[in-house]
Amino acid sequence: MGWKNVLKWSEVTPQALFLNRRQIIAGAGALVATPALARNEWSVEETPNSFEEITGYNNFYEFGYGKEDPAAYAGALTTDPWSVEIGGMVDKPGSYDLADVLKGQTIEERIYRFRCVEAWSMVVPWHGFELSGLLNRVGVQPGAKFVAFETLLRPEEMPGQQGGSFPWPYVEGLRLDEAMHPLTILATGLYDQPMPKQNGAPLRLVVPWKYGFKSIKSIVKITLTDKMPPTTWNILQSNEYGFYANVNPQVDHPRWSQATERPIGGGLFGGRKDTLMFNGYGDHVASLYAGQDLAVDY
Ligand SMILES: Nc1nc2c(c(=O)[nH]1)N[C@H]1C(S)=C(S)[C@@H](COP(=O)(O)O)O[C@H]1N2
Ligand SMILES: [Mo]
Repeated sequence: MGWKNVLKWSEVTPQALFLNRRQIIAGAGALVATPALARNEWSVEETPNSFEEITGYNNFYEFGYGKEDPAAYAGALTTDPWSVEIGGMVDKPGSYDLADVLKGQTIEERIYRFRCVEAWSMVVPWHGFELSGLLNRVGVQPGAKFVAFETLLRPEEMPGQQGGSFPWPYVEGLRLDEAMHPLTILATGLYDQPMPKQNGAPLRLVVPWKYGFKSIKSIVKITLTDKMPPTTWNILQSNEYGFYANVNPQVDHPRWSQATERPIGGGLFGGRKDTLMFNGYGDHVASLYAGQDLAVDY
């Protein structure tokens, strides 16, 4: 895969202009060296999915099981005011309101591949900041080994949380070195807009080398701990969904292959493409798993 200079989304609006211009520039074979380009070593050069695709085809079970349910029902979610409880093994625990969470963090554009465990994929131009920035600010204490995350629990506004067998709230976790990796971001928006509610407003995790279910939405709690935290899909189906959930074309889901994926927006004849180890981010993250058997630690 290529890590090249890419157009910075925020430098060109609107969306159509961005895409046109990008295609024109790419077609002219001059993707580098114009003033509209900015070096962003973490972004991929692929063309992002459309805003409509990214906000119209979602998994957010708090609003239902259908891919169109989040877009239909997430509008009712109150995301302002919002606060995040940060605790556990940190120097400065407390309830941080959103503005305080963002204080001092640099919001960047990150165009990332996104690969769901269900074998569909997108390319998303997120806005966000490195999770490490927040963790460093609150002070991770020695001995902390994992970071646990929790989504809002509010059945009045999240109809999917009313009844059913799902163990709400949705919870996720990362090992501390994964959480501190520069690719791991807390996303605050996409396509230069505040995070749409169906995508996990106002603040959601994005870990691009892992299956999408790790990227927990609408976060209200972050806890540093010395124990591997429980994670929702692992609780529900531990033989199918592990803690690590690294994108891995060589380790199949028990019920389907992970060797290929269906790019959303590829059209009826768009075809499938090969899934890449660590979703193509292996150069950056493979070393985190040196010595681990990823068929065991799936
Ligand atoms: N709280 C919460 N976070 C969640 C989910 C969810 O149902 N609830 N679904 C996960 C799954 S399975 C995927 S693929 C992604 C989807 O993110 P997107 O809708 O922004 O593409 O969100 C993840 N985060
Ligand atoms: Mo997913």
